[in-house]
Amino acid sequence: MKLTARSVSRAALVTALVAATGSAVVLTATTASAASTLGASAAQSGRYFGTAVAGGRLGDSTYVGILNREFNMVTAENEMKIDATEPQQGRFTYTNADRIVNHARGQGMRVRGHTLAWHSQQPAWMQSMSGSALRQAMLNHVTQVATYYRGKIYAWDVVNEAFADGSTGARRDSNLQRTGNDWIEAAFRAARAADPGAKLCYNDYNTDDWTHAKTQAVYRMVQDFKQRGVPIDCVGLQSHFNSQSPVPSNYQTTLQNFANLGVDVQITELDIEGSGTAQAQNYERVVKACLAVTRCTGITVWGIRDSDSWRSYGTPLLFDNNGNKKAAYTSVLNALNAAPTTSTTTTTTTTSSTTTTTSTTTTTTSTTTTTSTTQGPAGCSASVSALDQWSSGFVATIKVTAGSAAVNGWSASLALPPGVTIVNSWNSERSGSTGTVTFGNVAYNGGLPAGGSTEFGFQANGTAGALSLTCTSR
Ligand code: 9MR
Repeated sequence: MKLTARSVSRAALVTALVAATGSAVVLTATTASAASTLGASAAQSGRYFGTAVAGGRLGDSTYVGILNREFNMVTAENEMKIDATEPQQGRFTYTNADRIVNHARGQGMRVRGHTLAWHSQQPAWMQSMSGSALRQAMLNHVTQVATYYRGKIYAWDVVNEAFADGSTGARRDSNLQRTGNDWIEAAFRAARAADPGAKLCYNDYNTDDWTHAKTQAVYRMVQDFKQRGVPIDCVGLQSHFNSQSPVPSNYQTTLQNFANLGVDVQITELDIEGSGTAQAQNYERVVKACLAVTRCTGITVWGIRDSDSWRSYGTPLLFDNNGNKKAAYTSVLNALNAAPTTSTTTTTTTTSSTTTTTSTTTTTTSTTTTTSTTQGPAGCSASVSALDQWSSGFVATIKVTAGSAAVNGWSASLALPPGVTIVNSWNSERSGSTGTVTFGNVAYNGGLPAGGSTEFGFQANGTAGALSLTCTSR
């Protein structure tokens, strides 16, 4: 069994937390046994492998056979775009999108939503709008669609392709951009309010080369959003490659630098024109780059067979026109199977004591997490389940777990170290931003069955240091 140093230290840390709190997520590394499909092999390292799906092809048995066998994430290729979901202002149609979402979920696949706000594929009514009327219409669209799909979407491409190509690093001129530079953050805020459980992504192409002005501009926007508390959880790199736009040598650097801002990175529309060994090697490089970045959480290819592709002439996908696996498929599967495996186990124990306080310090992390658990009559515990620290701030996810009885509501009290200020939080009602801060449940996550759990999160400036939590329940 091969254990990486990082994995060992993480496992040791979390094991110590289990002892302290009775409730923790345990991450362990084990040997990868070769899986035989893309989704299963990606899942071994906690990632997903997805594809774009065209609703019109769901009657094609070869297509559906490959879809159901190989993939565990789906993006609607066109059916969730603005022209498809709101063809006339205020009249929303979800029939075609639902067909894809229902198929995916029925097969146990998750769904990436694509896309809520975009300069392209706008319905005619929107194309002719401007100013505050357009801003309002855009926000209404984001709110309506994200609300309709609330709870069904793993991640939304909230805003798509908002930056210009070339060397300027400027925003793309569009009717949406002309409503004011803050249109992107307004869209993200509306999406968070509508579906607090979905990850919110900014998605773009030609953002793969770290040195490109467009990449730098998107990076600065995400950095600014994180600093100001604009809700953003992920960056999507479309990653459409061909000879004019090859896989850059610094691709992994780009993924890592975005991840270092405290967001997930997702490869959202991967296709690589070519054939044979050269194409297979390029796919392998992309997959290995993602696997090398902890927060690169998954890869989606933009179609199944070459003949399904928006640029089929370039044979850019993993299956040929007949649905046979190409060399590129094999190289992707082998790369995924070579990744260290991460398994996630949730361990919950219940104590009858009223208060348990334990402090854990490790030499392998700069963060010391102190967790205290109060078991009230029904009982709950709270623990930090994820923490991403960057130079000037961090994002923490807190898991609240009910004890041996169901709870009807909870509140988690968190003592922040000096100098830490919360700038944004989600999935809870918060009072305070420094010192001792209280997070109460919101309407949709207060009720937990015995042993059940929910998560909320916040973003703060400063260094997490010791985070001390107390949970009370009703
Ligand atoms: O693959 C999509 C194609 O069927 C549509 O005609 C096209 C219209 O804009 O959009 C394609 O998907 C695009 C995606 O939505 C955004 N990134 C670029 C993709 C390829 O053009």
